[in-house]
Amino acid sequence: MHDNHEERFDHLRYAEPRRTASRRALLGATAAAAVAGTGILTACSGSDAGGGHGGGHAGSGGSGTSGPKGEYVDPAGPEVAAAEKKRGRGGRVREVKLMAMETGADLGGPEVRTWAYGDALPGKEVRLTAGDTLALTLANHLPEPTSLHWHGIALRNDMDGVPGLTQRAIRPGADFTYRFTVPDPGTYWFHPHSGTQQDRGLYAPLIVEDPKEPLTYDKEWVVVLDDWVDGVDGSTPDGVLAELSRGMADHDGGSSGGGAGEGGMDHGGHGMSHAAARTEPSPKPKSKSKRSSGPSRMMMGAKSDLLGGDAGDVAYPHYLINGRAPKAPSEFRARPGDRIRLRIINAGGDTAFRVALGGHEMTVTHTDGFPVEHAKTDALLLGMGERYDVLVTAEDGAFPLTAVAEGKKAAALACCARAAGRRRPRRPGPRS
Ligand SMILES: [Cu+2]
Repeated sequence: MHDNHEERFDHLRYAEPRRTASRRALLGATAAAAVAGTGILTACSGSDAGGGHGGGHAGSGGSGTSGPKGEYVDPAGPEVAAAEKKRGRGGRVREVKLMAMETGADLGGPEVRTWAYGDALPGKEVRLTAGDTLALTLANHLPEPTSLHWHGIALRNDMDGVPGLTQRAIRPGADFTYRFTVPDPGTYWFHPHSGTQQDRGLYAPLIVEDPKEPLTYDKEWVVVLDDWVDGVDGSTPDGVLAELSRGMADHDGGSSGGGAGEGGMDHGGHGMSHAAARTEPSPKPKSKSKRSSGPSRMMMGAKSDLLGGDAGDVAYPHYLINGRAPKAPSEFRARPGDRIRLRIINAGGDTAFRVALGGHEMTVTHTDGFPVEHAKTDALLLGMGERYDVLVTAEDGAFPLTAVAEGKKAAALACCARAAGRRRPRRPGPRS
């Protein structure tokens, strides 16, 4: 639910067909690609995005397609190769290996078992430059199928990571290489697109640097916000979704006294994760952790005028900045006078955050990856999935970076402390 993912449909635009391929035909093509699996990817990587690949897979998996061969855009076809080439601008290939796995996480006090990328929370950021090609191999060590969705990135459709739509899910024990060229600089992130996996620890920043960066700054802080329930007192995101679903069913079918005015719960088809509502149903619970149930996490009547009313449905026990709860917050350091670029990402599943750096004015430079007319503000509201880039000039001292869980009477916190030294140390020499 954390965003609408309108960009997915933008993705289809670049693949506008020679004729008017229907969306269905396109899906058929991507399904065919998924059937062919890594074969296509190998072909793509082996011959500069597959331009010379004439493979016969195009029609081979198309049980759902009725159009004759050549009516749709093939992931290994010339249109995609041309789009990728245009995006590439001679960039490098960045190879990354990533493992989705069960792991322990210290949230700064609470210790939980969860699913994450490697043993880091958030996952280690992936950083490249616009025009580069990312070649990221995800090994799935989870007990259920997964995939990677690249939030906000304009990319070839067959790499968009939506199981059942743009690829087959990556089975437990299998791996998959995502290979695509990134055209636009900015602050992005990635997460799975299956069930409620995104509401566990499976998220990480994706930073695309601008080869002609117009901003000047001394430091960069990547700030990832999250609402956390996984592994706390037996709770799992699946358990919470089940509770919400029961709650909604009760609400729908219950006594008339329960009416719409009771607050909080909306019926708009949004679940714990946009992934659950958007794509295939959550895989059937298998592992023990998915059956476990904790205390009630349902939040009724969370309100925020700023959000236009409903502030969410889940009372998360913890709110995190860079994987840490306020008891033992993560710490950023700056010298007085440092100009700092903050890249703020809301990776939460059901929480909008209102963010401020105590005693500092922020200058907004980008929203959702893209540059905007600069604007000064004391606080920023980020919906689920949103990103803001801001510039601040560090004052002397220690300051809280707070992210209020909007309408939920809780907050996440990080600390900004003074780094040793000054921004422009005077050269040793005679006093003046
Ligand atoms: Cu997303």
